[in-house]
Amino acid sequence: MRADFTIDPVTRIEGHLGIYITTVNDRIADAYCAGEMFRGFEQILAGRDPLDAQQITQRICGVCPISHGVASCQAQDIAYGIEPPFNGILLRNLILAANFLQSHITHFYQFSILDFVDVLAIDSYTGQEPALRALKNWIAEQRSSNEIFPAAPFLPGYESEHTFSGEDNISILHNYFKALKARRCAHQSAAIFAGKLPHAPALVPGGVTEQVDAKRIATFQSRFKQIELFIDNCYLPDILSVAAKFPEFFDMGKGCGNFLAYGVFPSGHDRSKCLFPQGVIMDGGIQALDLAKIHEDVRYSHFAPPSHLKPTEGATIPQTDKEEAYSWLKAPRYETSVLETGPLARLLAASQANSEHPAKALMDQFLQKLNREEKHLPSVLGRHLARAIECKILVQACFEWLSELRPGEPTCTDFTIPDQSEGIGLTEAPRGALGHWLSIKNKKIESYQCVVPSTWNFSPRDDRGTPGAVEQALAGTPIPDRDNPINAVRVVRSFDPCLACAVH
Ligand code: NFE
Ligand code: MG
Repeated sequence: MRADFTIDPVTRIEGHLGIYITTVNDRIADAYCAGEMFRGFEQILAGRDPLDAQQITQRICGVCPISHGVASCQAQDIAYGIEPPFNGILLRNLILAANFLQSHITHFYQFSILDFVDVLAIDSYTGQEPALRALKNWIAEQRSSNEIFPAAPFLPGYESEHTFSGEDNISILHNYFKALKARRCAHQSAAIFAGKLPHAPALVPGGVTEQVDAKRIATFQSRFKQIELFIDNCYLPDILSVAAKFPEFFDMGKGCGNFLAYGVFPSGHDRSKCLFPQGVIMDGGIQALDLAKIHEDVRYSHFAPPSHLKPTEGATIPQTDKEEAYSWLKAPRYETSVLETGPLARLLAASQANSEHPAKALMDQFLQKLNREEKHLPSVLGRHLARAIECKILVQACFEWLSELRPGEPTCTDFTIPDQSEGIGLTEAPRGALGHWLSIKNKKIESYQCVVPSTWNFSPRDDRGTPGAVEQALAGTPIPDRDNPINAVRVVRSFDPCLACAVH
């Protein structure tokens, strides 16, 4: 793997990612994404009681644990031949939605916003708020470490645009701290029905063990009112400010242009209908998902061959001394296609599947405000915008699900574990399409394979040498100053990496 320079570790993300970059004429010619640790959850699960799976897989991540819990429960639902009752479906939706909100808010404010604001300008802030000063001091310390921060001017020709003025800057930094409260509120909401977060004990095959009553509904609702205020008054306006100040990031980080969504948040009335529907977008058009087309290549991964296996036949055998290998991620592919997954994929699939979907109206509304078109959405700013719009849609949906809950009625269904069975749990995590493939033999887990959103996005090259989604998105990114490759990490962060999940 040739590289002119590396960014390793990439900071302000989940997990351990290295980026290896070559440039030509101050633009990225080639990029490699390396996931840099092995975790072994798929091995840990083999041979265990299947009922351990929704607990153990939640430990894959502290940010999107609920998605893993839900995927695992759904795989077991199918394997046991059961379905959660009406309340069980809605409770899973509410807990998962709260986890999405926590994750998206954290990603924008704690991980990404520092790519765009000028924290050192806090000096000119006369309020001298202790928390803001603490943040500034922390950032001053990070400057001598691996952290990469904006150094204006970011790009030639944009000098005058590129600093938030004192008041705007401080206002966004204030929201950095409000975001911490909002994300706590999201965790508290989820805990009402899920038990202690982040790893929720109440998620089980057949539904959720917590009960529904008026007090729990009201408490969830009141917390969500606070989150709604944060999204309306901080998150969406801040996205607009960043987009107005840094418009060129609608033209950066385009990526492969094909998208994957498994579908998530089923209706309690008709489980085949999801708030965000399933679909694959290829060459601009939506098509039905064909699961048989999903494979994982390992030519460039630290795993033993054979390569190009389906998750039902998948193996995860580490091989540290493998020539060509540069990542601990496998390379998932849809036949031979590279797919991007995440909030943007969900919104695009939703608006293509149904022109009346709120995703369509909201995307149109924001694009119009910013003088942009749908073709600009696959970009750094498009992905940040999609995440914020998704929050808006989810809060509304949660209010509806809360109003539909049936106090006193069952929340889960009984089951027995069969001697032998199989199940596939397909859902969405904050970062995109998540699948768990389970097979059971002699009442124990025979095989457990996870194909995870960040594995799709941050995959290394596949068997044919085709770069992964983020590797493609990085190509062409301007790097005017190699000592400060801020644009590269802006592209990377727009995908909201979780390498902890990706390597699982
Ligand atoms: Ni660790 Fe996760 C999400 C999953 S990562 S955060 O969202 O699954 O791709
Ligand atoms: Mg896997």
